Amino acid sequence: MTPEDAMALAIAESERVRGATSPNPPVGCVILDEGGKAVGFGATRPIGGAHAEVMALHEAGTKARGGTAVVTLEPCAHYGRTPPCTEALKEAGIKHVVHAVSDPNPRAAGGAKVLTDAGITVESGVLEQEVSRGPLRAWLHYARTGRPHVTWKYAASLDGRVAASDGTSQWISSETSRREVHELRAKLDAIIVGSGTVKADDPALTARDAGGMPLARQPLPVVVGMSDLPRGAKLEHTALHLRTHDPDEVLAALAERGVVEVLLEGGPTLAGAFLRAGRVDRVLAYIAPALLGDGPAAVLGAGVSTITDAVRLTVEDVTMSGPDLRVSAVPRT
Ligand code: AOF
Ligand code: ZN
Repeated sequence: MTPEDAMALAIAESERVRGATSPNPPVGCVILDEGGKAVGFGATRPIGGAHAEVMALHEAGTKARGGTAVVTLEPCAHYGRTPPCTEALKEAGIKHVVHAVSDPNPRAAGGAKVLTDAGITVESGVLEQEVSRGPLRAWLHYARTGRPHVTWKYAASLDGRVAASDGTSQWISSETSRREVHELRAKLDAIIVGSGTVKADDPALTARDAGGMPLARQPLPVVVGMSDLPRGAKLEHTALHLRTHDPDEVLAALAERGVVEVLLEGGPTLAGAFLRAGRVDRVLAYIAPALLGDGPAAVLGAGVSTITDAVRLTVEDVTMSGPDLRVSAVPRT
């Protein structure tokens, strides 16, 4: 198997633990034996548990000797909550290491050099874009900035409205799109809404599993805003209620709780505050083939008063989600 094929499998391993490892990164690892056959698979365990390399080496056993470790992140070289992966790789007799991205965490970095010094060949940058835009995107952002990564998600009509003029909004997007959002929620640490959304929609903000099985882990629901939550609201006892509208204060409070990746789910005023503060790292729009005319826009008060103020984005991906358009875009830097 080529290193690229093995890295694709390592990415798939990491996807299985996305949302379950924070504040650690969801890393995937595949061990190839001397002949290039995959003999061990692993992914990061929940915080304090084993790293991906250790999990994969455990499965490979003695077959790892003389083999290759293919990892989405540079193996760590530090004694943190667990011993260094570089030591485990050396002890197992691994001869080659292939990784996608270098570790930006100064405490853990330096693994590539430690391995090279031990006579192990190291290749980096294999499927780097797939990993840094995929499973490790949020954590890389968090490691570099200290702030959780924010995806602003909304559903709107083709004319950019999120409700009709009387305020009714259920359901603009299709059932396929709504199911997709539930799957996405399960991979994130927290979901933020404004207290106005709680009043209007009484959301539960849970991730429902497509197969009907209860999920082991639910994202933390976060309500932002001064006003009290209505009595009997689904989120009354489950949500973290932050009485500030300042995005940086919200994100600092969440980072303190080990939150790495958040989904901002609305409404328009809260989205405006995050956009104005430059704290939207990705926009995920579900655009339904409908026109709502006089309803409210997806965002209010984004600080754009003239065309040169526009928040310019780069589209990363456009797909269909049932009858809807799904657009993923990131602010231009
Ligand atoms: C790896 N493989 O699977 C992960 C790594 O506190 P610790 O000991 O768990 O170390 C956490 C740091 O290790 C984390 O910030 C990141 O730099 C790296 N994570 N490294 O070799 C893994 N999850
Ligand atoms: Zn490690």
